Amino acid sequence: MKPANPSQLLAVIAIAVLAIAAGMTCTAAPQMATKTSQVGAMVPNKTVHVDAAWVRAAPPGAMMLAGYMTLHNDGKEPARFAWAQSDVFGMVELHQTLITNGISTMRTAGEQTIPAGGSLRFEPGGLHLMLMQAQHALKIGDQVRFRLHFADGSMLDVTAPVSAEAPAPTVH
Ligand SMILES: [Cu+2]
Repeated sequence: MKPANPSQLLAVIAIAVLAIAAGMTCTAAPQMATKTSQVGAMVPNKTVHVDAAWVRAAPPGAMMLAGYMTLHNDGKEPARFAWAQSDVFGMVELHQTLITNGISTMRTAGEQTIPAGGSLRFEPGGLHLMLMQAQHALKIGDQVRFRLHFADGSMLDVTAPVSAEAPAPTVH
């Protein structure tokens, strides 16, 4: 390989800097928002499994839907769920519903730890995946794909049906 001339070298450095900047923006983003196009290489999480995932059916035109599921950590170390993305929704956030003075509100929630041998439930009135920017209308029976991201960089792909009510949990 012949030595690169200075302008070629600068171009290479510029690209590398851009790539690093893009990577930093991505990992440092405090929001769980993401675009479908950012689905990258899959590093499977081998210790967490998902049960009873579903997306609550909403009237046509609803701006936001909610996704629920239970994450079981079969591993010997705590697992840290960080964020999620979906093929149907442009933005997915982790939310916690709060009842204050009888009024139901919700706020974004941060990373959630699933203890070793324990589980984490997303359910109506509690923790949920807030699903925004639907790419198309959803009806009961449709399937929504999610990719769950953990703090260690591992991922888990989940398919959740759109349903009017929670599916029965699997008996272990
Ligand atoms: Cu919410």
